[in-house]
Amino acid sequence: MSEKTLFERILDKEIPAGIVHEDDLAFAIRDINPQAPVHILVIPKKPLPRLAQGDEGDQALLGHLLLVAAKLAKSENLAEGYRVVINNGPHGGESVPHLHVHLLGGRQMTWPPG
Ligand code: DGP
Repeated sequence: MSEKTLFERILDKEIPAGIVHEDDLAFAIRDINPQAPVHILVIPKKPLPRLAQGDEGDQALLGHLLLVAAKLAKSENLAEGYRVVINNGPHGGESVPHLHVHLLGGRQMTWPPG
């Protein structure tokens, strides 16, 4: 059996994290190194390594992650706007190989991102 990912270990409570949402398909935690006043990671329970590994069978799951991000943005009172980011692979800045959607808000974002 392959080793658990960091986020599977968090889901299994082996590593503490502020879980702010959980449902059948996904959960969400506050990022340990927040880049904005609100920085939440929305994570599928299925350990899909990254967006590039998603396929047609993941369509509902991928849509679900975005809808959870939008719901959390509402509950976090990000009415002025927010940013949703997926880092994919080395050039994307990915550091944890278990897909996650970053929800960032509570400050003015700039473009282009770094
Ligand atoms: P990425 O670079 O897109 O793979 O983002 C990984 C994020 O995961 C990064 O922003 C920091 C966060 N992170 C890493 N380790 C932990 C942890 O143990 N707990 C929490 N809550 N977040 C973590």
